[in-house]
Amino acid sequence: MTNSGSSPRALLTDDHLALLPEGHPLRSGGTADSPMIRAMRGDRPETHPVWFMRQAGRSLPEYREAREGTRMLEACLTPELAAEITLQPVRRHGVDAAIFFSDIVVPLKVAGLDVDIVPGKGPVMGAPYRTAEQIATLPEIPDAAFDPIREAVRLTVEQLGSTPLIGFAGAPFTVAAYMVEGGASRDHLAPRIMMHRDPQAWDALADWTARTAGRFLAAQIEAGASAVQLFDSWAGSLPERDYRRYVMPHSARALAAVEHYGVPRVHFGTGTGELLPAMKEAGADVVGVDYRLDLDEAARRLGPDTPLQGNIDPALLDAGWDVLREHAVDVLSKGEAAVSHIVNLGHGVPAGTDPAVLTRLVDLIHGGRELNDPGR
Ligand code: 1CP
Repeated sequence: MTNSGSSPRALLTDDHLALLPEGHPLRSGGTADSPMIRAMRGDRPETHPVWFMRQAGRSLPEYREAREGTRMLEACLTPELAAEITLQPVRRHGVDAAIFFSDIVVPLKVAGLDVDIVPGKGPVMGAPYRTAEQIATLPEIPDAAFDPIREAVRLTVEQLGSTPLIGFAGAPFTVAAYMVEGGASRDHLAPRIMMHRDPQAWDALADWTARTAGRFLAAQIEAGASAVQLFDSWAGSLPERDYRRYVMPHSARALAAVEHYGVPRVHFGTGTGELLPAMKEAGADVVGVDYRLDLDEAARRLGPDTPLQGNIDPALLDAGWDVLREHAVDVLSKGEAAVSHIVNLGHGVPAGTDPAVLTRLVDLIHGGRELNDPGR
């Protein structure tokens, strides 16, 4: 299916492309015409493009083997290894994009902060950042600190050819949530208290995380990423009034930091059904929708001109093929309500997922026989 109208947004004009380095895949590598980038720009290519959040990771035996004996953050900052892990799911599943193997706390690590990723737990800070004095110690990050990221991206895009690499960063709230809590949490109470109790300290912290996210995204784009995603995974814990007042301006600055490149920017969070219009207003070109809200309803809330990404329920990956197939076909059908649709899960691939199911799902989405013949 081809969409008659072209993108309503001024993405990827010659002026924009001129800001990217000459060898950038969007200028010379053919990613601009890939189904993924076309769909992100509001077009409907012949097949639905698909990628999966957390496609690189524990569900793949080749990942577990490559990571053997290397800590997570060390793996992220070893360019050859990060590139290899980024490429693994593209080779195995035939997805339409790679997502850069890194983590939302990698910029904190390169800034020299005391942070680690603990197996089974996620990010853990040596000490939380809760007071204005602690926040005042956050450093300016020297540009060279991002060099291992640039090198990993360069090595990756060299091997990806016309398949785009999606870069990413954690949004200011989600990253600040780890910094204020000191690690993972369920309700994100500490940052939500801080924004009301000490709005100045909150703003200083969110300002630092916004600038850091902008620089992390810019480093990936300049080194060859053809699109980026801002992950505000935990924004769903906020009421809309707090999101708009304490979070959205910071996320908007992180997104604005890379607007001039014209590279599509996806904005994603979980539990964010009520926040979707604000997340779009923050400056997104594509809005990521989690598995809780149907895409036709998301299109109604955002208007039909917004490209949508999502939102197969990760739980159904392990619910049996017939159940998954029916659900995926329904997601494709509801996605028709939007100008364009990038297929993804509604959150990350669970660690215990059978990789063969993901490969089969990619085939289905690409229009394999099963899509037209539900009796199989
Ligand atoms: O395939 C990919 O998606 C690329 C790699 C990627 C991405 C995009 C990783 C690798 N992390 C992320 C982003 C990330 N990191 C997010 C946003 C996406 C999401 O909501 O899932 C978040 C919230 C984190 C923080 C984080 N890092 C967690 C969650 C902890 C919590 O609070 O529940 C965890 C478990 C990590 C570690 C991590 N990051 C990535 C991997 C493969 C792992 C597991 C590391 C291991 O092997 O132990």
